Amino acid sequence: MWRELLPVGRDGTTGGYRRHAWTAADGECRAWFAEQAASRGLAYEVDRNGNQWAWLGDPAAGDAVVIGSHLDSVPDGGAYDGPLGVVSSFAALDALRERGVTPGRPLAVVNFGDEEGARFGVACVGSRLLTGVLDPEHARGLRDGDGVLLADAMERAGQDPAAIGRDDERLARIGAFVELHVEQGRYLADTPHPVGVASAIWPHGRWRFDFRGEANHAGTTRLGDRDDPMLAYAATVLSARELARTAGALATFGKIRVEPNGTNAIASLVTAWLDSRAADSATLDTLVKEIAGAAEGAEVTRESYTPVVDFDVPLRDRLSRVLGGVPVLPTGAGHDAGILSSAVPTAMLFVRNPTGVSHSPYEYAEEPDCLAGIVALADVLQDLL
Ligand code: HGY
Ligand code: MN
Ligand code: MN
Repeated sequence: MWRELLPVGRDGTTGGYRRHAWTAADGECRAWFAEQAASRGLAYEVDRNGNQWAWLGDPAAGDAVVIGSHLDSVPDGGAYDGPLGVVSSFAALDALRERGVTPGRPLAVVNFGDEEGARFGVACVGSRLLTGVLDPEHARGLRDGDGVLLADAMERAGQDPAAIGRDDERLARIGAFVELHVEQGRYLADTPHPVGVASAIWPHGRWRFDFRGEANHAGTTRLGDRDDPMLAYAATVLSARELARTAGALATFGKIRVEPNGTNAIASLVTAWLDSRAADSATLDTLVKEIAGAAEGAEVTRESYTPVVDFDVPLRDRLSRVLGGVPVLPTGAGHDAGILSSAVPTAMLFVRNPTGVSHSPYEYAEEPDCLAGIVALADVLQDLL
């Protein structure tokens, strides 16, 4: 499974993945998922919000155990963030069958659509629409960097954009969701444990900052005559870093768009996106207010926000007990499991990442740790089912 996915959407120069929602590369990943379902005799379906499901047992029976993750990536992402969870889910299902386990509840593997929000700016679109935390009208109106509407991109990929939105019928089928994911940090690397259980997800969000100025000639406009928005942007990046450090939180400007984007022209508009995260929402809200205050004259728009997630404690304790007392750790990364936790009991398993690097072509996990993750997921499933 891993070998089949490796070339899909991989950039020949950087070695990173560009599996953005509703692109050809994403379509290839989705076709792979459908094939995996078919080859195992699982009932395959795509829900109204573009999430893919592969069912063992009768979905209508309810109280299903759902496992899975996502297959899309950030720009130049790694091979593991997302796909490790989907591949491990199919592999854990195979392991259960090899063990001769007869599930007493339905089991589904899911691939949530557009988890990274790399193309349309909002993360976890598939799970947010499913749970109703993203307004369908707002989602349809999201545009990518080329101005393409999310609604049109979905339609071109064979998905009806008019049908998106909260899906109570589907949610009612789910008894528990467990997402396995590569760890995106170095907590487990300093322990003898290849697998850990998630305790919480930090609150986090994305804010757009528009710094406006006046375009002019780079060679003839005296410094004193310029209205250069790049200066306020640069000062804001430095302030954000210092304010985040003081708050014990995180603030990142990782994406920027400049108009007219000419080397010999003073910019007329700098649009920059802030990703900020903190252990609690009060710290995060204060930090973002301070950064916005430091961004002289900028117009600040919140594009998405995910409140703190405390994973279901009984489920988390059950997983940890089944796995023999593995580490329980929080994360600053967002996940579909975090979105689903507002509607159903959810839990996460993390697989050790020796360098902690993620959202980069250098992201990886050792094969024995990946295999330990599959065994852990199979053990958890056997217990839950
Ligand atoms: O950006 C995130 O936190 C995640 O990896 N989607
Ligand atoms: Mn990610
Ligand atoms: Mn992920």
